[in-house]
Amino acid sequence: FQEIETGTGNSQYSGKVTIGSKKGTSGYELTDKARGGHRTYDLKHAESGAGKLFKDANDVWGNGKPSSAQTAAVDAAYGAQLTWDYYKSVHGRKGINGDGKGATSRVHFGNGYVNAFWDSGCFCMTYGDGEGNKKPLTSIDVAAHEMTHGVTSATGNMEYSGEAGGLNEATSDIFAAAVEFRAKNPKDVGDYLIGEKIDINGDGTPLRYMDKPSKDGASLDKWKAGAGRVDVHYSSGIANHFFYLLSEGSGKKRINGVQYNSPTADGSKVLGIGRAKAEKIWFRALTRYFTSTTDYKAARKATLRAAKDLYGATSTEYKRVAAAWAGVNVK
Ligand code: ASN
Ligand code: CA
Ligand code: ZN
Ligand code: CA
Repeated sequence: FQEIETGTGNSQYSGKVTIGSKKGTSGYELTDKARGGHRTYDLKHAESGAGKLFKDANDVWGNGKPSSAQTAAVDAAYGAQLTWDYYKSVHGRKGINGDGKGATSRVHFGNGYVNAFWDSGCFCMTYGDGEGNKKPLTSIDVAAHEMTHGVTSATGNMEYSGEAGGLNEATSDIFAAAVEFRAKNPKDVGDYLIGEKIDINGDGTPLRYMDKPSKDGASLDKWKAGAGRVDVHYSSGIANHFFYLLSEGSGKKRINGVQYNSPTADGSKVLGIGRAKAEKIWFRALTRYFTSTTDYKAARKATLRAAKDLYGATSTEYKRVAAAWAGVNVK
């Protein structure tokens, strides 16, 4: 029997949430015992070092605004919690390495830093506070994106350049969307957008769009020769778009109040199999068939193999995987 204290968090992006905390000698600390002891640290605007483990006297954390240093910690801890729970309940994976060991999150990196990143060396996710320290990069989709970089390192380990790099980035976006769709929180309706809450562009637009990646002005909607020379955050568009088409199909669709309109490479219509099955296929491909040098052609083969394992070679699912890849010009 292990006693699990649960703290109350006032997050910036998800309203009031429950977060895992641990009772220490004086008050509580932000250690999630139910999730491998995942810990959340305060970098206090430094750009190096481990930071200081968040502590609190009454187990009520943050005030929903950046004026409390604890607020970003609440969002980061909540995002890590949802991502942990997603991998465990949907894919049976215990933690990033599959060994039940928790990672760490570090918030308040630098000043006005508009990025977040995963570092396998410290087994940690790090978050900046955004422009003017107003919109920390701690939304659920960003947290799930960064934590998934850890899962990718431990599995397919696609190198972070060329087409493999695009597949690495897309894997993070795919599971970011998957985690966000499962957040049972009225403030977190899932979508196929990445970073819609952190306002990185300053005009309210998201960082990336999975239904039509080129809407960001740089991402690829479909494979072309030379895709491997495109920045990995843009060549990821090909797989993000594949995942959208496989889940939802082409054309117009409204989900949770967001309007999508997904084209295909040749204008043909493709049908989806639903997100849950598409996630299963991508996860199986990632963990069993992707390697450091997997390119788009190999990713197609890997997902077809995964679909065959899960649903059979004559299944609708298998055929739709092939059709969705054709929809992004991967044949
Ligand atoms: N947020 C970026 C990412 O996760 C950071 C980076 O480019 N290293 O891809
Ligand atoms: Ca408190
Ligand atoms: Zn990334
Ligand atoms: Ca999102």
